[in-house]
Amino acid sequence: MSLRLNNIYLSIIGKPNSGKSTLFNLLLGKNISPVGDEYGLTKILYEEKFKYKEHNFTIVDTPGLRRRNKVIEENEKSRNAEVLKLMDKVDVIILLIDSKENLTKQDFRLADLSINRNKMLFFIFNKFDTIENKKEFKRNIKKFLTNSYSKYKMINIDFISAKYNRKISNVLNNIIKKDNLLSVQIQKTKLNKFLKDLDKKSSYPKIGKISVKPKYIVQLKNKLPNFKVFINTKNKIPSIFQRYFDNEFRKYFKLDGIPIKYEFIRSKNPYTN
Ligand SMILES: Nc1nc2c(ncn2[C@@H]2O[C@H](COP(=O)(O)OP(=O)(O)OP(=O)(O)O)[C@@H](O)[C@H]2O)c(=O)[nH]1
Ligand SMILES: [Mg+2]
Repeated sequence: MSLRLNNIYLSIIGKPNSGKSTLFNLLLGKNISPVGDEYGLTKILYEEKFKYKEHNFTIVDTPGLRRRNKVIEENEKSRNAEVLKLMDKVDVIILLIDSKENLTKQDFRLADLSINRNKMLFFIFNKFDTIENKKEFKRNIKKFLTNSYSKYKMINIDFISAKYNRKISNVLNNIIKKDNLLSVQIQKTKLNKFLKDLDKKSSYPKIGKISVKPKYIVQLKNKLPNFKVFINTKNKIPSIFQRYFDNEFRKYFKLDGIPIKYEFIRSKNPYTN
């Protein structure tokens, strides 16, 4: 029997006062980072380790990030720069959102920053205890994100209450589950079957009268799931195709909520007829 000891490097980011330090302390079971209603309380990075199931987590609490145009003071600027640097290093990012405030532009800016860095991203709605109609709130959030956030498939969503220790293990279990998906290896035959099935559906986006089609896929050896996709055109590959392909691919292989890198190669491809 082999016990796989996984190391997961995790950071909590978000707007001031969303409850980052409360969650951080709860996960560690100690009061390390200061907590309170006073705004902008956390001023340095706090890095600690904890164990959950067979997994070693390293977790970092960060200062709240306000919208850029609100940040004038030099100290706050350099704190923000530190958080951005940290985001390059970690594997998983928890974007902690205050449910009372709902989603804001700043949350989406932070989400983009981590998606562009190919990080595994969790939208965690904290202070869920303050929401009266919980079912409706969840439904509305999910509906809003599916309809108006094109990167919806790349993220994970959960609802917690850090202060009252509710649903925290859901988040950790979900992180572990998704972390396992990162090492997915898809067999060649399955990749080819996917292309065949996609072809049968023939719902490819068109440029003019011509359908843009994938002809061949290979998985590259890499830390993150990474695929080379050969396309039947010499022209620039439209982003609508890239999104379409990503959606279908994730649906087929059940790979929602993790970063996937594609390299789309334009060619009249030599591998197929
Ligand atoms: N009702 C409720 N309040 C919470 C919850 N989590 C945190 N709070 C409260 O929210 C306030 C801010 O919590 P912090 O953990 O200091 O927030 P933070 O995100 O670390 O804030 P900064 O360090 O300033 O960015 C505190 O008064 C907490 O008690 C929650 O789940 N429910
Ligand atoms: Mg804090």
